[in-house]
Amino acid sequence: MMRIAVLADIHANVWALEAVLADVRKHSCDAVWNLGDILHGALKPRATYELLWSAGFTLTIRGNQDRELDDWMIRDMGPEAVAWLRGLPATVVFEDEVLLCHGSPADDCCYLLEDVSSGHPVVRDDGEIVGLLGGASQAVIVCGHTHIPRLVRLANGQKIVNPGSVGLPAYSDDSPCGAGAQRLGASDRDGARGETLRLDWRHDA
Ligand SMILES: [Mn+2]
Repeated sequence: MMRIAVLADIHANVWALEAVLADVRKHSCDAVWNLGDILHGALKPRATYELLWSAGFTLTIRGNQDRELDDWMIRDMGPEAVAWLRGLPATVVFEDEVLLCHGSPADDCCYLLEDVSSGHPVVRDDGEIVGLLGGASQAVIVCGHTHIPRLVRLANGQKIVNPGSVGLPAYSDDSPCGAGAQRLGASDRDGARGETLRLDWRHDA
């Protein structure tokens, strides 16, 4: 069995990333994946970028906000980090079994598992989710973007896991609400089991 830590939506929160990576080490994960929206945020883009390199991420994809960098973020993170972000793939398929995407396979701004048109997140039904998957047939799909941790098992057997957000767990679209915790999603590849762990962190630590 391969144990994989799946992180999403770090949003330049280097303190939260430190806490999550410490937990990843405790869980003896075989791989660490990053689902995007990595350095965009009002916190520490450059420091987050530097910390990422110590973590041994084996797969990283780009999020929608990694395409939408403000001038000050670009200045803070430096040209090497900007080039790295711009070179990331939007999706990756791991060994024909797992699809990594930020929103949906076709759209990094899509809320794959929840309909938010009412102003509140409502879990979509199978048919809607299958439609948004656009034919993606991998047994496991891991996604981010909504910052809402959730595991959905479709009637056809596919499992979709969103680990929630490392950096901005309390979240209202683009406006962080401020919170003292982040979540780490872990998935055992063979059993396609998803679990969500909540860790406390302190902004001033
Ligand atoms: Mn996003």
